[in-house]
Amino acid sequence: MIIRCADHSLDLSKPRVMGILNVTPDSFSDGGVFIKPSDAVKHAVRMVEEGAAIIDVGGESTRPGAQSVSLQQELDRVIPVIEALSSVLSVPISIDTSKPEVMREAAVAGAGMINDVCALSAEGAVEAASELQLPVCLMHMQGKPRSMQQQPRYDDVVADVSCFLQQRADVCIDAGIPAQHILLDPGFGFGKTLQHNLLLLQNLENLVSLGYPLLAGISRKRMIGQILDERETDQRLYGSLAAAVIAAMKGASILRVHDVRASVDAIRVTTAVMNQ
Ligand code: 8Y4
Repeated sequence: MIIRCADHSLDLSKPRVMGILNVTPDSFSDGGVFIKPSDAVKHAVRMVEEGAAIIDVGGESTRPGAQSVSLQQELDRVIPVIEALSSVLSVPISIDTSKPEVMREAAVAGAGMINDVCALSAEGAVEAASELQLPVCLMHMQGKPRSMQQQPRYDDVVADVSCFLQQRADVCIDAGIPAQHILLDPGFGFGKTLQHNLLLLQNLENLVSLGYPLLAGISRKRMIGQILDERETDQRLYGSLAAAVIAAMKGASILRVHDVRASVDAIRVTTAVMNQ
């Protein structure tokens, strides 16, 4: 119920909010390609003040169609930010990466959790997570970010995702990662049509029943835009809140969001009702 994240702990006895900190050139740069760590730190501190229980730092855009970044580029973006954050934040830092080298350097810099949209499928990633002794979030994705939204296809999306996540958890356990360090995530929007995403949210209990804490990332995603007649990303807050509340009611432990204050309020109300 409480997971140890390096120097911090994360109490999952009720649903928590993870604040998203993107350190890509479209955020926290001076208009050029360099990230300003001080701006990133300000945003992270504000998210913690607003109630975030963990901050997810990512330097590689995993949006559909996005191009991948080199190892050095990703390190240059995230490591200075994690170093700056780890001395000021009172909550754990999660590193959003699929590269074992980034996992290792991020851990040295102070990261307390690994968030991998590739579920540790890169060569050496399972070993890195095992050696670092950090909790790891294993996410489901069909295909690769560049092409995953072209023809998503499943026989039974809930069963397929459940089976995949169970298999990845087993691989982790066989590599010596303790079960208490494993979190699972259906990967909303990662190689899924709107109908697939809706079925996964409707049947989230099914994934929670695998016995690991579940993380759900729905905030501002295309599925919200699609439900709301192609609403733009900056107009998806209320839809995102509805989805976060549904996920929490179905047993999700962590909601990965952009809008921390609003999400924390919505989740607190949800929790108050659930605990009655
Ligand atoms: C607007 C803003 C539209 C953001 C789309 C997006 C997840 C994740 C991402 C997730 C976990 C994203 C790194 C995609 N999504 N990690 N990462 N779960 N564990 N798109 O669902 O936020 S990035």
